Amino acid sequence: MKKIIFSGMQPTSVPQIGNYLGAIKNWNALQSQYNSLYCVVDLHAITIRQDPNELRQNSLNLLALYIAAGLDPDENIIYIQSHYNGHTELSWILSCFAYMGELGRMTQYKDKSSKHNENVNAGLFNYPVLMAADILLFGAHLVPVGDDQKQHLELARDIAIRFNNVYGDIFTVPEAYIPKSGARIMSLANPEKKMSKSDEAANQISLLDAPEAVMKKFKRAVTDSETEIRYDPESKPGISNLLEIYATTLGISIDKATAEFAGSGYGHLKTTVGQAVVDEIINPIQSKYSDLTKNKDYLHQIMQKNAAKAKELGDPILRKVKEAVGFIVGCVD
Ligand code: AQP
Repeated sequence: MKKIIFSGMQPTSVPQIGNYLGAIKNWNALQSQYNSLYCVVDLHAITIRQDPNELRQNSLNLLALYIAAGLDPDENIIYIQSHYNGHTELSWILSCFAYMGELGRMTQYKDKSSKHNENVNAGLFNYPVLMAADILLFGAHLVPVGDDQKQHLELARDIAIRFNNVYGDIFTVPEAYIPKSGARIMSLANPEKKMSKSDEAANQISLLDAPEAVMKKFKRAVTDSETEIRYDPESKPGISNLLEIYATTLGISIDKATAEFAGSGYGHLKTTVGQAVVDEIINPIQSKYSDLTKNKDYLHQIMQKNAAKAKELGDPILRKVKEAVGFIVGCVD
């Protein structure tokens, strides 16, 4: 039996290269060794107010983008989170095993509630519980994520262990898979800040940006007043970010990437990194993406088939959880 992977992405906008390098690239690399579920997490997305039509469109587009980026929809369970109600059911149960104090300490909750202080809703606070439910529902062994999700994953492990200590071995305790490079791609305009898909267009490289726009953004990337190309995220965040993007895009070490640019100027570094991103990420994804989005029937078939597969895998675990906590199961379903 292959081990299980669960991971997901919010359809809050079009993914950026950080989402790709920190998550999707690793999903691609791991897909043949694991039984994998890759989810479009629309339930998570509504913790920030979304336009309903845009959310629907972004969810379908993200599904198409997963496939365009290399995930095989026949080998992996690629589906929409709200299509399987096991996520919300388990989330409620797990919220009774999560503490206010630990949820209040989550960095993403603090960041997002200060960024959206007009709408600090309970969903934003409970976000990590839903994420724990996503993972534990399928007995996932491995969760490939970028660095910003590490804290949430640790909480999912704590909840699983806490639940198991009371009711026996119900949940698999998941491990995080955080890549050695590319786990935290920074904004090109402000390399002290993480690149985010819901940030301003100028601060991120969207996977659907035109190649010319990508090159322009790289040429404008903020660097520093020195001339030496050296990897040192503390004192040279802009240059280090460009080296990290280059190394992760080509699958080479940071040392090798740095050596390639020995004696070069910042201009050459920016255009070479931009070109690598266009050749290795932007062009291959975009060449498949536009055909996929035109084929709505195909995408609908995938949504249907894969939501059923997710249910098949999740329902037995959900049933065990319900029995464990003392619900009457089996007489009405
Ligand atoms: N800058 C990043 N570098 C590396 N990995 C990243 N991830 C996100 N940003 C970077 C990883 O992408 C996966 C999906 O992220 P998400 O959609 O669940 O939400 P997020 O982490 O909040 O990503 P964004 O781009 O910042 O989205 P918004 O703007 O909607 O909040 C995760 O594995 C994440 O670690």
